[in-house]
Amino acid sequence: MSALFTPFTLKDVTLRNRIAIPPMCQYSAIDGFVNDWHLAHYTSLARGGAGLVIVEATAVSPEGRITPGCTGLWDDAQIEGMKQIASAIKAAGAVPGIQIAHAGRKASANRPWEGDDHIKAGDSRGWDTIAPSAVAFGGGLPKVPAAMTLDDIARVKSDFAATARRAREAGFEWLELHFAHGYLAQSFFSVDANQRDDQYGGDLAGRSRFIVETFDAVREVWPENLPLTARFGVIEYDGRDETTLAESIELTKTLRGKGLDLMSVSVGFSTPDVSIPWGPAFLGPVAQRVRQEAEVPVASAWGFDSPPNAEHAVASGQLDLVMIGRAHLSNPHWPYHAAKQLKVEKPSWALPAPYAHWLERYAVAE
Ligand code: FNR
Ligand code: 531
Repeated sequence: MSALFTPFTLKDVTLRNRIAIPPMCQYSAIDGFVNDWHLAHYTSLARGGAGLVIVEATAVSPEGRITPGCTGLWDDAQIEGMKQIASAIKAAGAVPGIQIAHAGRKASANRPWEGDDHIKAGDSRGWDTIAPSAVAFGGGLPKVPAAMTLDDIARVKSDFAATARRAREAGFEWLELHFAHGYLAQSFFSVDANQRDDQYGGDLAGRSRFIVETFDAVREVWPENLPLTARFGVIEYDGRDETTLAESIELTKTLRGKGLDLMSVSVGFSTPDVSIPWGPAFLGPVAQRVRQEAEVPVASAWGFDSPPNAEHAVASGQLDLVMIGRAHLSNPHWPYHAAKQLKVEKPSWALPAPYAHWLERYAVAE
């Protein structure tokens, strides 16, 4: 029996299998509003058979976007478009999830294929950025952000809570807080990015405070019976990994005690000077440590997309959910082909009924 193709229940939500599609920016929104591209993109992914589809990093405010093409839920008017997407994902048999985010000092950038760098000063498409301290990320993102005041911090926390409410109104059943990848929340945790000397900086408790208080604010508005999760960079690959991992596990335990239902384990990407050991499923052992030491369900991503690796990650107890991202961009039916490769007895089960009959009954020899 395949471990990958077993259901997974968290609170009142059951995924049909352990395959999740992680959030992947489409950079195709206008003023934060989704359009036909997003509807077609997410519907095609959901029909592929994954248990969970998480909609891309969706900004809690206009300046919280990474690029002008990023989605937003900072305005009630943006709910309707997202409602159609959540409904289409659900109709295809997957659980509709969404990630909500603030890009911090990585905001006001060009799309990856248009430079992946900060929009130049004077270009009206850009905007001023904010962060824990007036410290730039560096590399292609040289803009020095404004150090957030306590009012800024209070505002952004309440923006996260308001966006969580809108996500629920749009019909999403799984919420992921974007605390990873060098964006605002991760940068508060980073000893490089966060040089504050007030209660939001300094020791572990100080550098965790923005994340913990933002989690608490969202916890108050997100329904108790639906999964409230976070994505967090538990390691930076900057030579300080043991310390970062230990601190990250402490933070995860704190969030777990406050009602975190699952942690999506990722990389910090807090500074450009890192040496990430890219490779198939490289985060598996790191995720397993978080899962065991923080006693929390975990998901993770990065190159798990060969079916045996995905199967092993779940069967060996490294992960509860495997996030398969880019592989779904080239093959929305990744779950079906994985089921066949893993000899799951009824691969057609990972196909929508109208397709399954014809693909299985008159199977074309591969
Ligand atoms: C991403 N990723 C990403 N991660 C995240 O937390 N929020 C996001 O919105 C995005 N956006 C995004 C866009 C695109 C085009 C790519 C390729 C990636 C990271 C993604 O969720 C995933 O972690 C990585 O792609 C690694 O998994 P795979 O692709 O190796 O399965
Ligand atoms: C990080 C990434 C790095 C290298 C390969 C794939 C993905 N992502 C982070 C994304 C934006 C796109 C790049 C977000 O978290 C929003």
